[in-house]
Amino acid sequence: MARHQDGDETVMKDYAIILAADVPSSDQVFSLVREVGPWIDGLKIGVPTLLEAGVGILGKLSDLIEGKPLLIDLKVADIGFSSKGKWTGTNSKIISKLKSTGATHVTVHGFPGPASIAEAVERAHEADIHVLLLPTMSHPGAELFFSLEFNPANRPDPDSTIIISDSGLSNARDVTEAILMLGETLDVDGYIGPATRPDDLEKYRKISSKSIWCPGFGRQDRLGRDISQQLETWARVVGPNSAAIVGSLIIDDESPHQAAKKLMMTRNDILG
Ligand code: 3DU
Repeated sequence: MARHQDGDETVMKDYAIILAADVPSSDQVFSLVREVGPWIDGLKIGVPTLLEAGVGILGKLSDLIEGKPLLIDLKVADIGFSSKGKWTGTNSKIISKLKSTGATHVTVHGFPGPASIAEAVERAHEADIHVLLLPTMSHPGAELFFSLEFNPANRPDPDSTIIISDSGLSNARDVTEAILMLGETLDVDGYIGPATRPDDLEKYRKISSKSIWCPGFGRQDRLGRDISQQLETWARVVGPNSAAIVGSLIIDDESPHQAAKKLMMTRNDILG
């Protein structure tokens, strides 16, 4: 459970709807969040907004959503580096910037390997921020690399700071499974999973019972499903400890408020 600056714990709703506020300016982020606030369970802020406004915007947004989860989608993928028993890599430097900002969750890539993940997790947990790891992605072409066969012979360097036992990786069939197994071993708090690929989500659930937050609804669907069908399949596979990350379906509607309300009511009708 992530903790807020005021000490309150952030409560994560089952089958939460998280707004991806991918609008062009921070002013538009604020008006969007004011408009749809009652109809979302959390907010995702991406790199473009942070580049424009800086992390100072996060506390104000956290107040506006009244302590609901605030995911910062940095997709951190830099080095983990340890010196004299302390993590001093770039992942630390990036994640430290989120400390005491109101951020409750951050996304981190798994492909840079164990030291990167471990460093990100330690630094984030020190700041009471949850780490959501990416074992694959939702867009077309993500499978080009993430579905490659995993070769357990590719062990980390012998002097790697993180020693991963064989049981942690040797059963992984592809890169996605290997990243999931690393996530379990290295104590991440949950995963980002593709709503576009139910088969991949089943793979996640065979390996982990942790929270899965899923982008890929609406415009990204490639299976010809309407939003009710997408939500139904998604919920059946991932179960209650999960979130749907939704951007364009809400923000590109001529009435974001109506679109968010309709989505939440559809979710409630299907999932109670
Ligand atoms: O497709 P939408 O407009 O609903 O937006 C999805 C958001 O989730 C967007 O911010 C994108 O950067 C993010 N995301 C993915 O779509 C896929 C991933 O694997 C990870 C994050």
